[in-house]
Amino acid sequence: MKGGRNRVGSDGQRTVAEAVVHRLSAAGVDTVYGVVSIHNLPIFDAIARDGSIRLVPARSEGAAVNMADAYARVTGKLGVAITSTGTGAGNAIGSLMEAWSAGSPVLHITGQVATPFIGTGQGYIHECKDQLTVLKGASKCAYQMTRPEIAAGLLTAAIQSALEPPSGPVSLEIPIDVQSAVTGDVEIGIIRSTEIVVPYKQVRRAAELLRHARRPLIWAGNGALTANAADAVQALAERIGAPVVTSQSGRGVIPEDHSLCIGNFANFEAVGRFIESADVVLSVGVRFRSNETAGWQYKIRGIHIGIDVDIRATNRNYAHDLFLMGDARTLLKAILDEIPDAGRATTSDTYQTEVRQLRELVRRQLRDQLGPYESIMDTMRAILPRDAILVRDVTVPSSSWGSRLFEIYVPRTSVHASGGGIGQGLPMAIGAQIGRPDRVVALIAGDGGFLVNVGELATVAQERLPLVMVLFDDSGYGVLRTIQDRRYGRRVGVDLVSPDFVSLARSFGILSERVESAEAFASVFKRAVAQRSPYLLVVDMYAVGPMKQAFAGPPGV
Ligand SMILES: Cc1ncc(C[n+]2csc(CCOP(=O)(O)OP(=O)(O)O)c2C)c(N)n1
Ligand SMILES: [Mg+2]
Repeated sequence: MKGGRNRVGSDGQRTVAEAVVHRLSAAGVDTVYGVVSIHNLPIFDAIARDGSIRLVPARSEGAAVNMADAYARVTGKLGVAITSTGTGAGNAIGSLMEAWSAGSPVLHITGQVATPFIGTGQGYIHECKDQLTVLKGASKCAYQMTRPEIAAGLLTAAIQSALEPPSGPVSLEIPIDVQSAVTGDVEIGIIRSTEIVVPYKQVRRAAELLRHARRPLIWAGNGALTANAADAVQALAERIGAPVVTSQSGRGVIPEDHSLCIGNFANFEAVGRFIESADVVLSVGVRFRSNETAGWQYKIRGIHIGIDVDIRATNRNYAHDLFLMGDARTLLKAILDEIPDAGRATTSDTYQTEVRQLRELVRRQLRDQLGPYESIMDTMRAILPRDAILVRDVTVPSSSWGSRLFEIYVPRTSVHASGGGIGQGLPMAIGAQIGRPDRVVALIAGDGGFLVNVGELATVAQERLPLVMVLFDDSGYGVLRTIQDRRYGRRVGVDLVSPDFVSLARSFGILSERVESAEAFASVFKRAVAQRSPYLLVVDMYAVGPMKQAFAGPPGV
């Protein structure tokens, strides 16, 4: 157990705020993100006195949760955000929804008015109507610490619940009077189940089906990554010679330059048809979101085997014939044990050639749409290290090439808002860089999304994070512009004023440059990556020119 300066007093007592720091520290938490307020001051002060946890001050509560979320995604550890009561907690909601969407283990600790005033409507400072219900609606679950006596148990429960598969954000309200109240220390020992009972009958059946399949296909999502099952997915794919389709958040489960990797292309017609032609589909920890399946218009026609830690995934979007519930790594390894390694894949060379051709076809189809952005993408990929983390906001360069063509090679190096909310990229890049200071972290954002949390440039500067931020500026909401042009023939709410981003970044002491052509991009980007200090590269999309084919959102949604 880590020990800060925040130790239990000689009488075995500490305040609840001190207990919070103690439990976080004991759970291995080294960084928390938050915005200070009168309703969390005791916790902030306990963090300062303890000295073992780094406090990153965010400029908004939503951004703090995004930082904790991305920190969790790239490290696999618990992310922690601390907010205030009322508006502070409310500001966190959109980002909690995102963390829920991504199944990210985030602990959100928030203040609450003093216990006698909860729900009274008396107007106690920061009082809001029913904060707990709001938090419950956005998180995996939400708790209220009604008395100091339950502090140790409730803190442990909240941490466990966030981390326990299926992981997700958990909110914990601590009323301001409870934060300062004294609580006794409790040593907690938790029984851990050590014996894993594998459902061998179903595992053998799955192995049998996969081994004899002529056209097997693996469809992997974030669940495979969070279970650290990437190597098992790849090994199985290679043993049977099956292509791997991934969801957006499952990217990196197999290197995207692998000849069996189809990748995040399931909403392309050619891939949809190929999925329909598979005789056995094994899906692993994937949600099959509408925008990643062209609105579910392509069917799974073969035998469908599912693996997921959440039993509620059974038949959720595509009907299953066989479902294995549990840890993906354990289950995949058990299946692998049942398929002898014959030294060559079980599928035919013809099938594997077909897979390679499909892989190349959809990549070519997408490349053909990009115009000048093709070389910008290739430059970025060539200059960034293989294990660089690419964080993407919801912007055309992400939705077109960043989330599909730009190759991801390593698990936990691709971060994108699963729920599709703009603006979360910058704070996510901050959390990712803090979680992995050893890695290059690059951000792709649009002007619209970037302005949502532009205040976090101050956090980038203050924490001296060597982020490489690539901002694609088209003075507006480009994707909605294109959709409006096509569907309605008029534009509304999409043409926006852009600030002088270069001057704005420089005012924070951040290096910045504007790029006006695809050719000029390479040298500036190279410098930005080599710099190892914060860098904002602004791509003037009017000067660079349009894509060959305008992007109008994913098909089928
Ligand atoms: C929180 C939130 N609000 C609104 C939207 C709708 N939306 C999707 S993309 C987009 C435009 C983003 O603009 P920008 O970041 O400049 O990217 P561009 O489309 O111009 O490439 C908007 C408003 C959203 N996805 N999330
Ligand atoms: Mg834009």
